[in-house]
Amino acid sequence: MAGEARISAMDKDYAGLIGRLRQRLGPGGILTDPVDTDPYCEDWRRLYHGRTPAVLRPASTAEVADAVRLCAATGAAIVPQGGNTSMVGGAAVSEDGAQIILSLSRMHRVRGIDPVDMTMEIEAGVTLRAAQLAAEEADCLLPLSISSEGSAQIGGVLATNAGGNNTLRYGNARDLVLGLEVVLPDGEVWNGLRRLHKDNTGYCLRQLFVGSEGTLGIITAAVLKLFPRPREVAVALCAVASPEAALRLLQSCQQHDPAAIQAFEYMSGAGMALVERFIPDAKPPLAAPAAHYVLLELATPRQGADLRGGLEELLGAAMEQGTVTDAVIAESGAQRAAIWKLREEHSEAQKRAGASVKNDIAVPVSRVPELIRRAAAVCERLVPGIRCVPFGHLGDGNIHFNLVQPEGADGDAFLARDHQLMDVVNEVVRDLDGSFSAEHGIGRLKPYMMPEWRGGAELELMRRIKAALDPAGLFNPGKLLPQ
Ligand code: 2HG
Ligand code: ZN
Repeated sequence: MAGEARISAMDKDYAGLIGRLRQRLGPGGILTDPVDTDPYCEDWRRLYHGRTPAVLRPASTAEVADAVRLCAATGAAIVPQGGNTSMVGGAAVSEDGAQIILSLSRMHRVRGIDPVDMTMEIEAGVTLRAAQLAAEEADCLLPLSISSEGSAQIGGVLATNAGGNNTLRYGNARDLVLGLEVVLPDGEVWNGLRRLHKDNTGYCLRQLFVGSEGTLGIITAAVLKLFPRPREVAVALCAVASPEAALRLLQSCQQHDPAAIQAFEYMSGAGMALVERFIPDAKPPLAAPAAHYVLLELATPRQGADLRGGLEELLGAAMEQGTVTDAVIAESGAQRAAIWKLREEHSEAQKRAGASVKNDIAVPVSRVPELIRRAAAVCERLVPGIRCVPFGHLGDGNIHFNLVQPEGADGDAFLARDHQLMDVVNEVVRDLDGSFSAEHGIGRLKPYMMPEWRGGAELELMRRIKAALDPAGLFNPGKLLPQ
């Protein structure tokens, strides 16, 4: 049955198109056997199971441009794909087998690093981790850091304007982009690979593509800003009695040494318990389980700053005031990594615990405790036994208000209520002047929310931009904008 459906999508035009694409990209540049293409058709969360007649794997910008031109001539839609780590189905193909995947993973060159300009020119298929390491080798810091950085690729990270752990200090992906190279829906290449900090020459086109989720163009390369590499880093895991106490700790850090705060992450006791249960060798190095945790990282490029001494003092005072109930400061790189692992494995632990509904929420930092309390109350009322596992980037107000199915319940039945659950959380978010999409994007999961949140002139303007750049609607259809 599946085989028949596959063949029906491969109509005459597609067969001809695939022949032309194979000729242009070479045998290593195109996959058509379902054994090879299936892994590209399932998203990380396993929410979407699409089909595709081909996965294109161009190795250069010219090959991307030619592949796009060939697809456009046949009216074939393209879904650009990087590490396929989207939490909202941003790189998912449709089930009808009519969309072609274009993977950037063979474009994985670091084209150059300039330690004087503090910039890096890099291709879209480089993983974020590889990019960070390349910067480090040049004694620089690429400060973007997200849990999926081992697989997520630069193109996807920029196309979704990823945020992550260091936003409070360095901003989101868009704040780190000086230049872009983009293949447009008609196959034309826009080379905007500039590395200027000041350049007021008309509309800022690069920012149009950052966060456009592959609906306006395919990012093939970028120039990113680099920063001085930290010489001292101090990481602490703290137990706190409440989200309000976590917020008070953030304020103390800001008064103590605002320039040194690199990350300020919140985790709930419930989320930490799932990490302990499902992730091997993951246990908080504190005397007892806590109801709430903060992971705090300070960093500075200054030598001899004694961050650790300052942090000990700060945490000592916070414990005296009762803001922090227990804390540990990492003694080594290995201990730092072990503490970060507790935070970074939250998504994986939740996946192993069963079906989950994710809410990627931003609110003003001051309102995070209220968000956590009110959203939990409405969800618990709707689904008794639901497991609320809020965690995330408290320092910038972005909380992943994730919901795991009740223990032992039917996962599909739980997922069938995803809109209902997201909608009640979003009512609270709206009341707190927040956003339903902080850093994961809209993807395929959330376009239905757009008219309510960005209705009127704003959505209309977005539609006009899409129509101007991609009149045939061939780039990442069904994502970001409601149909
Ligand atoms: C993180 O902060 C990611 O770890 C994933 O944004 C969050 O699983 C999630 O919802
Ligand atoms: Zn996050």
